[in-house]
Parts: sequence; structure tokens; C-alpha cells
Amino acid sequence: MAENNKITLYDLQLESGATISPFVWAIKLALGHKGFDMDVVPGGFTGIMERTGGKTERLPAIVDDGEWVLDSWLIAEYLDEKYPDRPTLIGDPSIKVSAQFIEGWLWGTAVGPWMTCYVKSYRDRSLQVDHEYVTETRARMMGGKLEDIVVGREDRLPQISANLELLRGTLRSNDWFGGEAPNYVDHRLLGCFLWLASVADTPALASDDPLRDWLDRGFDLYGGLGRHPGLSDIFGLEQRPGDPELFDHNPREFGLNKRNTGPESTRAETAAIKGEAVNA
Ligand SMILES: N[C@@H](CCC(=O)N[C@@H](CS)C(=O)NCC(=O)O)C(=O)O
Repeated sequence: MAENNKITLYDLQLESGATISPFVWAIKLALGHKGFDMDVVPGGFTGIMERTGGKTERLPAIVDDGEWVLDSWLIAEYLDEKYPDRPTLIGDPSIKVSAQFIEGWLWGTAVGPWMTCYVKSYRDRSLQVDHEYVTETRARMMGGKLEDIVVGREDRLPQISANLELLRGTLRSNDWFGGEAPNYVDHRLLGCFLWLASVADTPALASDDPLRDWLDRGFDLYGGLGRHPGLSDIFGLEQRPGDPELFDHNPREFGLNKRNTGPESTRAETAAIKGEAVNA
């Protein structure tokens, strides 16, 4: 049992003290969900191995009563297994499969593309001691100078926002991916948006984006973990002439958002696809 209800978390921080890693953010939210306090070990990219006594090159890592647990998915599984009486994070094996799919979609659709817009501030906001390491590793990862990679981002940001319609559609009819309460899928996706807030030196989403409701509720969770003063406002992107709509203002219902409750519920659509006038 975690002594004094505290679990040690090795953080990955920026100069502001805000967490940068989406995976560390997911674990901060997971620990909050489980009702634990955190003993945060601060630090950035440099010296992770030294800080953790050679245990890991990647974060997050936790230590619970002397037991080291690595990896943001394994930590969540560990917490559910060790503390089954506390609120569940994953609960059912099928959630892992769905999480893998949804998170893969979000990384491909937004996190990767946003990285091409924000990699320079990712470096500029990192700890001074990390600048050289981040510059070199991210340039190698992304295949170019960070200053060159972000060029033209104002033309990419509107389309990245527009591409998030699937997420908006899902959250239009569900409060959380966990249903009535957040689960670890919410935490992992929110972790990506908290990463975004940690590096966004220009807004990524429109002020009236429908995602705002879920994001605001998510950033407020567990005593406002996502309200660190070092985070930027991700809202405020303006649509310029020629830009795509930043989000769909007249979204069509699709998939599970649509219910067949008999002919009344499908009459208009049937008339439209048959090319007939709808009878009032
Ligand atoms: N599968 C790991 C991935 C962790 C990971 O890659 N963390 C990154 C930060 S997002 C890291 O520690 N990077 C250290 C570095 O770049 O040197 C997890 O889910 O915990």
C-alpha cells in the first residue's frame, strides 16, 4: 500500500515546470483518478538514467513502496491490479484494443502533424540544459532543422483542426470515452492535448471548437492537474480566407450517433436517398 497515499512519479518537464510528455500526463491523470498524491521527481530529458539509478531511459516511471514500474500502459495496468478497490482505469481487455486504435488515430491525425508546427517551441521551452539534446534528437527524428520544419505551419494548423471531426462526433454524444466518468482512454487522449498545451506558442483550435467542453472538463480533473500556469491556451486559432472550416458547423450524424427507432427516424433520409419529397 502506497505510504501516506503517495506514489513517486518521475516527471519530464519544461523550464516552466509543466510536464511535456503526453505519456507522463496520462499517468498524472491516472494517479489522480486512483486518488493518489504524487511525489514528483522533477527533471527534463537530460540525465533520466542518472536520475532513475539506471532503471530507464524513458519516462514516465513510478515507484510505489519501493517497487519500480515503467511505461505508461504498464503503470495503469499495475495500478488497477494492485488497487482494485479504487476507481478503475482500464477495466476490460477490450478497452486496450480500442485505446490502441483511437490513440493511433489521434497521433497520426494530430499529434504528429502538430509536432511539425511546434517542434521549435518544444525545444525553446525545454530546460536550458536540454536544448542541445532536444535540437539534435528531434532534428534527426524529423529529418531537418527545427526552424525549417515549422515553416508554413499557419497553412497546416487549420487542416489539422478540421481533421479532428471524428473525435468531435464521438464526444457529441458521450461525456467521456469512459462513458459517464473518464477512464484511461480519456487520460491518454487528454495527455496528448496537454502535451499540445505545453508546446503551443500559437493556438491550434478555434475558440468555439466543440472539443472545448471535454477538454475543459478534462484539464480540470483531479484538482485541476491540467491547469499548470506554464501551459498555453490552445484555443484562439482564426480561420483565414481560403482556410478550411476549423470544425464542421453542421455535422451529419453517423455511425453510433444515429439510432433506428423505426420508420419515423429514417423517413427524411430515405426520402433524400430516393430523391422523393418528404411528406410532412
Ligand atoms: N512506451 C513508453 C514511451 C515513453 C516515452 O517515449 N517517453 C518519452 C517522452 S514522450 C521520453 O522519455 N523521451 C526521452 C528522450 O527523448 O530522451 C510509455 O508509454 O511510457
